[in-house]
Amino acid sequence: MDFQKRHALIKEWMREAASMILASFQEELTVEVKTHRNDLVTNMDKAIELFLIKKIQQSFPSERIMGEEGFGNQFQDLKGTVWILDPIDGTLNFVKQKRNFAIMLAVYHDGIGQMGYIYDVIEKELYWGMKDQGAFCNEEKLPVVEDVSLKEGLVAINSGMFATNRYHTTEMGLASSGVRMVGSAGIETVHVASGRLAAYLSYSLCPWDIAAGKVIAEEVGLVYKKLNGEAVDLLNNNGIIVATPKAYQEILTEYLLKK
Ligand code: 2AM
Ligand code: CA
Repeated sequence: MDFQKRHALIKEWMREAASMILASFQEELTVEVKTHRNDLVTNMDKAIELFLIKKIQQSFPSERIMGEEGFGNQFQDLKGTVWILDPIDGTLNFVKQKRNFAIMLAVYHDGIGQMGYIYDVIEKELYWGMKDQGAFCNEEKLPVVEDVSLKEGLVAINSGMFATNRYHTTEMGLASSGVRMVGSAGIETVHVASGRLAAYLSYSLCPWDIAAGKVIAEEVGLVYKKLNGEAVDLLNNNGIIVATPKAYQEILTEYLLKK
């Protein structure tokens, strides 16, 4: 795989997509409800997905694309090179806050993450990682994370999961330094990768919420697993934990697997 050629193209596409999103703030958004009142899609989610798919197809016509809004291919397996994209991660934040959302794109080969990109559009921070080559924020290399314990670190948890105390998340939050919630799997994952959080947990994330963050997280020494400790499955929804190795072990055995 020609990583450098792909990297240059992806960076250009992400910046162009970000400009489209920023320009859209001057216009009225069209917002539709998907599965429930907090699961939204806007005209911009669709426009960005179509834009990225067109760019990928122009440069890599034989490669398959998995996209949240359904303009890509359908998948029964992850054989070959597969692009996984979420045009706007944190759509609810995009609509209500105009911040705390990200564009996410990943390249997998035979089910293994090769490249992951998460662009925090408002902060102008492009987080990216390449298999065995490290992770970066813009041009700056992210160090391997310090292996902090739960007690020593802040944790981010999906708000529904925390509010209903699923998987003993209340006790887990109390055992940590504190709980933080953003509402974008991508942004919360890059905060773990940058050492600002010890862990992020969410139930029911889709493959495109996971794909890019997993590459970046693993490049800085984080653990990225399902809530039962198994490997994530990018053909289905997963409850996930991304954490330092120490915090992961503690959270898994003392909270997630507790009856
Ligand atoms: P999205 O904005 O791309 O839908 C919010 O806690 C996080 O969970 C976001 O990253 C959001 O991604 C993701 N998520 C996954 N499935 C969701 C759903 N059905 N409703 C709302 N958010 C969802
Ligand atoms: Ca999305």
